[in-house]
Amino acid sequence: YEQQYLDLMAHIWRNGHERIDRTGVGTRSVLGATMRFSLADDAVPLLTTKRVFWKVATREMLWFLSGETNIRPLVAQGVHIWSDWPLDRYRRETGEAISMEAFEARILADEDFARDWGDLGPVYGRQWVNWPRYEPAPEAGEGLYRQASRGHNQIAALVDAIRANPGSRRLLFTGWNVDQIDAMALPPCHMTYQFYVADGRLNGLLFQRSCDLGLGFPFNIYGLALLTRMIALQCDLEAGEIVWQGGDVHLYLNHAELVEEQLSRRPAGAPRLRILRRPESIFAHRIEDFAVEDYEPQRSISAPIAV
Ligand code: THF
Repeated sequence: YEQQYLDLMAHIWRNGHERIDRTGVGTRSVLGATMRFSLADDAVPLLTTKRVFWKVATREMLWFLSGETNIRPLVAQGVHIWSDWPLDRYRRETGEAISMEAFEARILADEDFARDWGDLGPVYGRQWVNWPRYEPAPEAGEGLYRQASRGHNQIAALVDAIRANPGSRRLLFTGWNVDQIDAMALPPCHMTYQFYVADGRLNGLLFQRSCDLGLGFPFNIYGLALLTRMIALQCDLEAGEIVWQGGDVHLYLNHAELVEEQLSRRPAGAPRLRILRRPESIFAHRIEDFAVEDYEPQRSISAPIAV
């Protein structure tokens, strides 16, 4: 299964269009790619040609589901993958040459500082479980609306919809809230998820508008698998397969070492994801509920993240 990924990586590295991207690093990219992975018998698409930090990715998923958009709870769990953006903003806006370590230490120590500098804006968590909803405000005037105190919980609605109407073609949620894109530190990359039930199995599809194939994809595909498994569990379904669709799929030019090293390796092994507990709702999972077995990846490959 992993060969699809390595083949796409090789293709983009050799044939992709070279362009300067938003970050200024430069990429080689193609438009449009599809990969499919089976989740049958607890199979999980964790790459074996490098170590993927699946617990980090799981904590990130639980953070999305909690509706949180501040990095503070992530940093408190030793997860650093979202810290670059707040750090970058802090340095830009204050001119202070603070290190990542000192910045994260302040986020943890100082609640007010975390509120002012640790938030990413209305990113994934906000849109997934609390998409802003508006209601008429007649006291303010004819035709005026105010933001309702609770937004749409797209994930809860999705679980209910799969249970009530598994044949529906509307089993989806999205993070792409046009009205709030400008307020986000980063508009959602893995932006739309759709689900499909057939033969008692839940299948999941992700449309990802922009994919950092070297660093992001290994996390994003695991996230799709994890979410599909969590939803299947709540809906008393087996998990079937996942389909990943990329829009702008790219390799950063400063990932040459990662690409060359990874393409020299051969996939080996068949990791499994066990979910050890079925909580009363998808929002009540804890990190201890998840275990990965038969995962003996080749050593991790570090690469710089483009901010
Ligand atoms: N921006 C860019 N340029 N690439 C991305 O993958 C990406 N994301 C999220 C938002 N913006 C992005 C952030 N997710 C790592 C992994 C996922 C991230 C950010 C960073 C990362 O550095 N992973 C390393 C180390 C992990 C660790 O030490 O815990 C790795 O080797 O996998 C894609 O959604």
